[in-house]
Amino acid sequence: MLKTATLDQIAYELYKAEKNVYEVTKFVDQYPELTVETAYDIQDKLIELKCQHEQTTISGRKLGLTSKAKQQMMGVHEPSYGVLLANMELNAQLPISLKSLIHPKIEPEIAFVFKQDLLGPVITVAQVLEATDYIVPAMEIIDSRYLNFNFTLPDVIADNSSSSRYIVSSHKYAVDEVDLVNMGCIFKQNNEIFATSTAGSIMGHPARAIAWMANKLIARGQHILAGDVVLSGALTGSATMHAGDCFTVSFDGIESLTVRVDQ
Ligand code: 0L1
Ligand code: MG
Repeated sequence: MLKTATLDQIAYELYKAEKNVYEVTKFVDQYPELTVETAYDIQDKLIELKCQHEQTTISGRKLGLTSKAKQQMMGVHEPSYGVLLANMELNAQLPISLKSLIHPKIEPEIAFVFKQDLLGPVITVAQVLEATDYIVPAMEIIDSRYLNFNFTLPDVIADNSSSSRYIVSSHKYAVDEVDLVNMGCIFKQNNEIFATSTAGSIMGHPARAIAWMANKLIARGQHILAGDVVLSGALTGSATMHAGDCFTVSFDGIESLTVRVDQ
């Protein structure tokens, strides 16, 4: 078992890598005994460090690695989750600066905003939908702190599931206004189709991914709170971001969301 001091050290290394914009090598190479549970302990420590040093607060949660394709690509067998902080949210109207990011990628998401706490022990899809205030089109900027996005499941969990920034649309929809299984999604980079998908690509239903996370959180004494924003997982692969790029996500029958990268 890894010592508490080692977990603190890993959290601090990840914190410094993000703050000073450099890559680190994955920690499993150095600590093969790093487990998924221990990695969530490191993630908690990293979030504490960020809240303390950046004077920010938790604004919600995120799911990662929710599609079978991405799990196979990364050689993992389950999703991961992470924490969203208030200072990660960007305004869709303003160009995105890449200055403080290492090797950012962007992906389309559906964000759920909660009106009730979601407390287990066995959360169902129906309970997630009941507790949801509204959903909004969203995008997530992921930015692994690991060299070349090369990591194992415990590594990526410790690194807060590669979270970096997020953008949510100002257009809100009730869960019964949209088909959260069949709703199509087109993700464009500079007006060219980068990928297409459906809402159901997220574990059959994005609320299933959130139910999975809610049940994991309760086992760690945590839960989704009323007011939380939850990114339910990428609908497609992520696109590498370059200066001057423009990204749009369009969902069937609802408003699209466009973001621009600074020159
Ligand atoms: O939000 C995500 O799906 C990212 C999770 C971590 C995997 C990655 O960095 O590609
Ligand atoms: Mg994501």
